[in-house]
Amino acid sequence: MPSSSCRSRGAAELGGGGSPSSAAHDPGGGGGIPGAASTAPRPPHAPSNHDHSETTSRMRERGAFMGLLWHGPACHGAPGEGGSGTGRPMIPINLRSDTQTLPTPQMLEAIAAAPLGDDTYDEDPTVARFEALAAERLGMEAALLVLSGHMGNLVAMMAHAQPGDEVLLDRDSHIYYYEVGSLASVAGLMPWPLRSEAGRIDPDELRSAIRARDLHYPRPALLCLENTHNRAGGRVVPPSLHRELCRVAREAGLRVHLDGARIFNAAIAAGVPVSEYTREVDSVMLCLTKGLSCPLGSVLAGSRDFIARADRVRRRLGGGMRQAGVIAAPGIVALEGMIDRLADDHRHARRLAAGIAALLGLEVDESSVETNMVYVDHRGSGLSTDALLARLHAAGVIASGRPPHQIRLVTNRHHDEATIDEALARIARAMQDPT
Ligand code: TLP
Repeated sequence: MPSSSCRSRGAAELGGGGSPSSAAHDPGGGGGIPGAASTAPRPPHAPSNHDHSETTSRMRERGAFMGLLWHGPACHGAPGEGGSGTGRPMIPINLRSDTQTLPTPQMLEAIAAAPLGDDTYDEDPTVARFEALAAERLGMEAALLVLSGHMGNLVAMMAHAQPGDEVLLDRDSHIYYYEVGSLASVAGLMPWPLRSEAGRIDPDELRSAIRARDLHYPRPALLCLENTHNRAGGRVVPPSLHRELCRVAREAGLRVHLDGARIFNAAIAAGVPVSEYTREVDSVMLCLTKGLSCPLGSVLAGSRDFIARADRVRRRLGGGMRQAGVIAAPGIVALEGMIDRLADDHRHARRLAAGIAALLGLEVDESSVETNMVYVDHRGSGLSTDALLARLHAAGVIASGRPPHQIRLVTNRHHDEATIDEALARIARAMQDPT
């Protein structure tokens, strides 16, 4: 049995703590390890401000000691590091999210070597290099480094719309479902939630939801799209539908923001350059912390005018930064070298899905696995989401809950084929276990 979860801070906050009701709160990609030891306080010697000269292996060593905080790739249950039949302690295979990825050694070196300056004065050369590269890779005029995907989405909405304006978006979108209602509470915007099927909004439904401009109504100002679509299981919105939705919005005078936390996953899966998506929108947010493995940061891209407005909004939200090159440096490594390998995560997700589909009590629609996420329907197991997560955790697999009857598994760069096969063996064992 794994000795601990991989995270010290936040598992309880994110609903992964011991409370049996935790998964029922559907804590995003966060929690869902009911019963797991997850509330350990941050150790006083945690390496949050570690010396840059510290090597990755030294950090891993300390991580093994601390157990929870610094979880090197070993914590992702690499094969040969315990588990089935090895007689060594089992290390959990962490399939909770692609947010669980750790910086590569090259990223840590880039952080240590980055030339730095005060970004508030536009004097951080690493940030400048990163933003230029991000704009180019995303096919937009300009880009802005932000601290998180949530912040990127919020900044974008506030730069596009005024308090009281209406934002049309999928009711299952990350912005609406998981971002703490900040579009209303912070930005003062009025959400108009739409339905979607497999992450796809119907253009006719969008058209009829856009209200006429009238003194009595909030002003419809913005359409937010999401691709890949998280709650739909990492599904890809095809370029043709994306184009059509943007066209409908534009004809009605709306701007379009794309939550492209995983837009490169979408482009790779659709077999198109990312510009096929981004050229249709006014802004796009890309997360560096998902499959791209950075420890921190997201980027917002759009026209020069938009980015100038976004810069002011970011500052209003307290997101102005100083030597932010330490965030931008791994971002450069990610944009230069981590994008193409996302296809491996997709392949591994399909392998995982095929293996799970063969297990009694668990159901996967394999055709729905288009990128790095596998949503599993566990109704046939007779277990609650919490009970299943606890059982998987005891068997050495960490997943997240999508109650009442689904769990989510996400592949990332720490998993190779052998890790996936080991995960499948553990899941099979967990499903046989009568306890
Ligand atoms: N997604 C996380 C959870 O919050 C659900 C995950 O594990 O998948 N947009 C999309 C589509 C996302 O999936 C996420 C994070 C965000 C935005 C927010 O990014 P961060 O966590 O950087 O604020």
